[in-house]
Amino acid sequence: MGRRLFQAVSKSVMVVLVAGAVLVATGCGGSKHAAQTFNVLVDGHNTSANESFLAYFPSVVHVHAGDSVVFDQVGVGEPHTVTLGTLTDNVLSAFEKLPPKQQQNPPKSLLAADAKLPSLLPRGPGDAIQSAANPCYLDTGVPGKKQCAKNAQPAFTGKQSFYNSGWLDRNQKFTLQIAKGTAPGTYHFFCLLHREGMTGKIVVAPSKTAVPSPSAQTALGNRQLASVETKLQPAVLALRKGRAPIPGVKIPGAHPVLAGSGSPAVQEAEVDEFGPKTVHIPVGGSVTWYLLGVHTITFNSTPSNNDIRKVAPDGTVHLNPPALTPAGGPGEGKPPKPKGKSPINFVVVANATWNGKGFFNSGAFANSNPPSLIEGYKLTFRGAGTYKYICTVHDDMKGTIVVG
Ligand SMILES: [Cu+2]
Repeated sequence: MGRRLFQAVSKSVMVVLVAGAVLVATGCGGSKHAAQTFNVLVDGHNTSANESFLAYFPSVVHVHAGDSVVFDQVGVGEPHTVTLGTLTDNVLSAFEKLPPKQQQNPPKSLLAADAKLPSLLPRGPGDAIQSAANPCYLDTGVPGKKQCAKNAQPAFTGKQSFYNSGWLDRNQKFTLQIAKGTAPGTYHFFCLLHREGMTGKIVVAPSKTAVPSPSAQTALGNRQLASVETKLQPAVLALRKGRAPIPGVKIPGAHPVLAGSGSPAVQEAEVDEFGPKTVHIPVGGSVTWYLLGVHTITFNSTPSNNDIRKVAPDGTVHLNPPALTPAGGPGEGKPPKPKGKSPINFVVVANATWNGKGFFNSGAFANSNPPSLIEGYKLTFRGAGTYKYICTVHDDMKGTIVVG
């Protein structure tokens, strides 16, 4: 029934209509509240810095059975899912009970529970794991690696074993209808890429217990996001001057550029910018990018190769090999082992020369050893010109090399 109709009827009739609506909305549980919609940000968006947040805001959302939660992926391209179900609950309820030290080195039982949930992306080459990259709703059992049967999205009951949004595109929303019969309790969700590093909870309150309003919970999420942004800001300012986020650490080489940055004090977010954004070099000169986070350095991209996420004609979501694969030069290769006890080693792992023509891609650097080892990608420019480049993982991560 539309709001306009409510406004048109007399006050006494309206009371009756509203009471009727509440009964319809909450079933026969004797509940006093109408269904509400709550919003959770997946990742975050800082309007003054290009950043990714491996977090949900708010991290805990309080609801009643019958309510809806809209997950809104607002990040700049870091891949994420929203994945719930009893398999997720098993992992995360055990994980959160561990002391922080053991969370770094979890027991086998937890690793086994985690392994029942597919990863979004493969550890090496290959496509996105299809059961993770596409929506999947299983009442029971463990998902395989292949895409699940295409079922219409059911309401979330808390009892399904696997309830997965799939790889959410930027600005994509995933709406969770919480079934009216859902038992009060805590339901965990996490990202199938960032795993225990990106988690949240839906707390379904008993119908007699009030929950904060949707706007109050949204405001809490915004405050949580702003607090992380503030902690990351020194790293942003350093990066824009071409400086490492740790004071006193000097980046080697004649024309170093940081590809991404972060803060030792912030586990749940990273800066996705190139710094300095514009670099001037002579013809025959070189730039060395040091990569913090997973990034590419990609020149002359087109829509077919500028994004690592690709939707096939049948609607399934995949990795996009041209965006990830080295072109025109070598890629990351096997990362070297950190040497010695120096807290940070900057190591050039790939060298290439480019004439400035055609598509050129470093490929994705996964940089599995930071913070002790920061991989470098060195590119020598043979021709004069102004060359704009991007990262195919993160939208709006752009830079310019002026040669000559
Ligand atoms: Cu990037």
